[in-house]
Amino acid sequence: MTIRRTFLGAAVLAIFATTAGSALANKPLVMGFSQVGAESEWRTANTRSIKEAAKKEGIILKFADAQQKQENQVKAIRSFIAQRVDVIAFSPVVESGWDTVLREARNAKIPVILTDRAVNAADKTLYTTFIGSDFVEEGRRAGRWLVEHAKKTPQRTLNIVELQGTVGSAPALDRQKGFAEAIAGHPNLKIVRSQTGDFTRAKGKEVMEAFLKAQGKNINVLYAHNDDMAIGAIQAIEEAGLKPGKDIVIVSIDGVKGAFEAMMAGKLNVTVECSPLLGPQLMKVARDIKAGRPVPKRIVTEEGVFPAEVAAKEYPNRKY
Ligand code: GZL
Repeated sequence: MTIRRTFLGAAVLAIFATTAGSALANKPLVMGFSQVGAESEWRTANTRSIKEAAKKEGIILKFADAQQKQENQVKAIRSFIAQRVDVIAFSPVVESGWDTVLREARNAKIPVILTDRAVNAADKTLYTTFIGSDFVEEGRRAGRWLVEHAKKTPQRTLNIVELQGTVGSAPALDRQKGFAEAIAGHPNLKIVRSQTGDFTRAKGKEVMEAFLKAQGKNINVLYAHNDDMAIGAIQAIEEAGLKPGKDIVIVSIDGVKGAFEAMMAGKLNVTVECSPLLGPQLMKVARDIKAGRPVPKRIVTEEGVFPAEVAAKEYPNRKY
């Protein structure tokens, strides 16, 4: 009798363990995502891509909008740790100040994926991988386009004003660096003013108004770190009675639909693509990490450069 009871007990235990095991294996992956905010067309498209990809993959997404404040992102990450999510992903609004909270995630054994923007943490083990663009190269591409454009009037000095992105953010720091690198050695290209427009249309317009007041007709080129600030600046240029895209050549970055519409209207000269469509890659990497598959430390998104001449042809293909 005892043997039979033991055998029966073992069989029940085995069935329970298998059921529990398969239930665990089938438990949907839970991702905590802290987003920078909703500051630009680019960011809206990025959020849409992430939410759609999570839904398509059956991943439970806990999404927090930080309204461009680092303290809100830190709070969100701590909340994800407390909720014991399977993986944390975020786009850090600025490069520094993340080590403490990332150590807390590592101590909780929750993997962290950086998307879109990087952190400048010395300890690279604080995150598993970084999926995003090469912002320095984006700045170089903007500068190279201008160098080629300026060859049409080699004797002219072109005064450049620069609308920079969010202070301390990776895209702002890197796009400034890449552009300066590309125009170095071309003394006829001079940056005469630089100021942050925080990646928004409203601030881009406000700062461009100030540039125009200070520099007047001596502005030949605007270099904007994103299309939203360029679009805001276009309004300021028109209100000052000047022709954007003609009196002031405009070089921008992101490649959002609004930039293509401005190029088709002859008001913007070129946009350097920075793809926000990171959702599918993010969800695949999250699954790979949870399954114990190796992932590269750095995943760079492929991008192009779109001058006004190709805008009308390319516009129907744009996904953001
Ligand atoms: C770049 C992204 C930047 C965009 C802006 O990857 O972080 O932030 O260029 C957005 O439009 O606000």
